[in-house]
Parts: sequence; structure tokens; C-alpha cells
Amino acid sequence: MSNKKAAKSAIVTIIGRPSSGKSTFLNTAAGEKVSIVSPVPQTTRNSIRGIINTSYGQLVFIDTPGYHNSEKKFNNQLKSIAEENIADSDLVLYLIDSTRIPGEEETLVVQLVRPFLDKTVIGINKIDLPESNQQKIKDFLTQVFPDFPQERIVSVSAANDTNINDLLLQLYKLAPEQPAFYPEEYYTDQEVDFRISEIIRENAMNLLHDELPHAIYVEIADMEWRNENKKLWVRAFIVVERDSQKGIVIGKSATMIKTIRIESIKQLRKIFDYKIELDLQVKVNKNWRQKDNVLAKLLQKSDN
Ligand SMILES: Nc1nc2c(ncn2[C@@H]2O[C@H](COP(=O)(O)OP(=O)(O)OP(=O)(O)O)[C@@H](O)[C@H]2O)c(=O)[nH]1
Ligand SMILES: [Mg+2]
Repeated sequence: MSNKKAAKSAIVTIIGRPSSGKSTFLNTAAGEKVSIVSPVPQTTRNSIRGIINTSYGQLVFIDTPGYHNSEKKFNNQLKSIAEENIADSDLVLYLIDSTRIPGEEETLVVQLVRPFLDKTVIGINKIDLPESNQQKIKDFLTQVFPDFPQERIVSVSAANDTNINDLLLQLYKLAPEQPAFYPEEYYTDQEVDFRISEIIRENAMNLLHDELPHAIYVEIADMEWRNENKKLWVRAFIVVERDSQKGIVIGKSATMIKTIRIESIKQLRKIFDYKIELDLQVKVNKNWRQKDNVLAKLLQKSDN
């Protein structure tokens, strides 16, 4: 962090297929837990802003849902979040998972990014893993973007913070000279209730298996300051699609819901400097992924 006024600043949309490491990158770059992460594709469901300030200026990253084709209504709405943000941003960070073979799904992202190549930096991610094949990705990039400047392709490990500064430097090089968008002490613009709901969802996603992570959303029903504003009391619901899923989230002798609650509180303690008391319950909203009003509510956080 620097006290100097930012000389350059840019809105940078992070684009990539599901699980390429967009949210992990954002957390590492910001040095804070900004966006939730899980091994399950389609973890991110909104445009999440994470802000970094250095002596070069301010970069406002917008994390987006993994870009892929699907007939499902919810997925199509998530796809449009990436499309809308990429068009409006100053710069694009395209992250590619180097442990996967670039097939049809990667080609779809290439098509999305292509009109914005002049303002794009590419990160080849997950180079810490033994199955990473950087050369394969570089060959793919030469094929799809033959004239793309090599210095704007940076191999990184978002998880291990390898070469992240090199990548940021390339973004700063492209960033326009303009005043900062946010005060320097900000690292995200998310509201407290949204962040709490996301941390609960992250823990639920990481603890539950099969289709369940996609079948849940988290609703904050009530929040109240207690103990002379030293403690925030929160009532939240993990909402599932079917009655049969309710029991799985609660678990045998309620062990699953208890674990989700305890793990969430642990993480929330690190994020906020006040105590959080969490009353966590489960309820059913039948087939919510088909309901326009529910989807609109869940996606509204991406309007900012
Ligand atoms: N080893 C390793 N794992 C990584 C790296 N970056 C991300 N991951 C892992 O990859 C998985 C997906 O990471 P996310 O950051 O959630 O990916 P994403 O692109 O935001 O995914 P969506 O939001 O679903 O589109 C998680 O299990 C991460 O821990 C990396 O550099 N190295
Ligand atoms: Mg994500």
C-alpha cells in the first residue's frame, strides 16, 4: 500500500472457464479473502469486486462466474455476467487452467475475449501442479491469438502466489491514467450480509458432495447488533431444492450443519473485527433454480 495518489487505475474483469482459478487469483492479489473458492465448477455466481492499491495505482478486479455453455437457465444468466463486465471494463485478465486440455470450453472463452485482445493480459494458472502443461497452453494461444504480445502471457500459480506481481505489472502497463475508483483502504465493495452468505455457501460447497453444491443458496434472514455493537447476530438459511436434500445438509445427528456453522464462524472471525453469532438452519425452496424471482435476487449483487 502506498499513500501516493494513484497515477493509474483500471477496472479489470477476470474471465475464464469454471475452476480456472479466478477467485483464487483475486484473493491472492488482494491479500484478503474476497471471493469464495471451491473445487466445484461454478462456485462464483456474481461479479465480485476486489481492489488492490500499489505505488503504480489501483486495480479493481471483477471476478466473474466461470464461462461455459449450458442449456440451464441459471447458467445462462451467470454467463451474461461475464459478458456484461468484459464489455464495460478497462482491461481483461484471461486465466487458463494449465492442467486441462484446451478443448471446446476454452475455445468459447477465446471467442469471448477475442474482441478485447488489445486490453487483455493472459495468466497460465496452476503451474505448481505436476500435471500442468504450460507448453500445451502456449501452443494453443499461438494458434488462436497468433499476434498476441508474448510479454502479456504470464505463467502463474494463483494458489502459491508465484509470478502474480509480474502479471499485475503487465496490467499496470496497460492501465489508463485516471483517478482511483475507491479509497485506498477498501479491498472489496461487498455488503456484510452478502459476504456472510458467501462464506456459509463456500463451507457448504466444500463439505457437501455430488450435485448438492449447485442446489444450494444461502439466505440471510435477520441480522442484529448485540452486546453494545460488539457482536453481530445472524440468522441464515441454507436453501435447498428438494426435501430429500434437506436431510443431507443437516446430516446425521445434525453433524453436517454444525460443521458448516463452525467452519463458517472460524472464517468470519478472520474477516471481521467483531464477533459473529450464527443461527444456521436449512429450508427448502422447491426447484428454485427454475424461479425467475429467486435468480433475480441472487444475481442482483452483480448489478453494482
Ligand atoms: N494447485 C493449484 N490449485 C489452484 C490454483 N488456483 C486455483 N486452484 C484450485 O482450483 C479450484 C478452483 O478455484 P477457484 O478459484 O474457485 O476457480 P474459479 O475460476 O473462481 O471457479 P468458478 O468460480 O467456479 O468459475 C480450487 O480447488 C482452487 O483451490 C493454483 O494456482 N494451483
Ligand atoms: Mg470463482
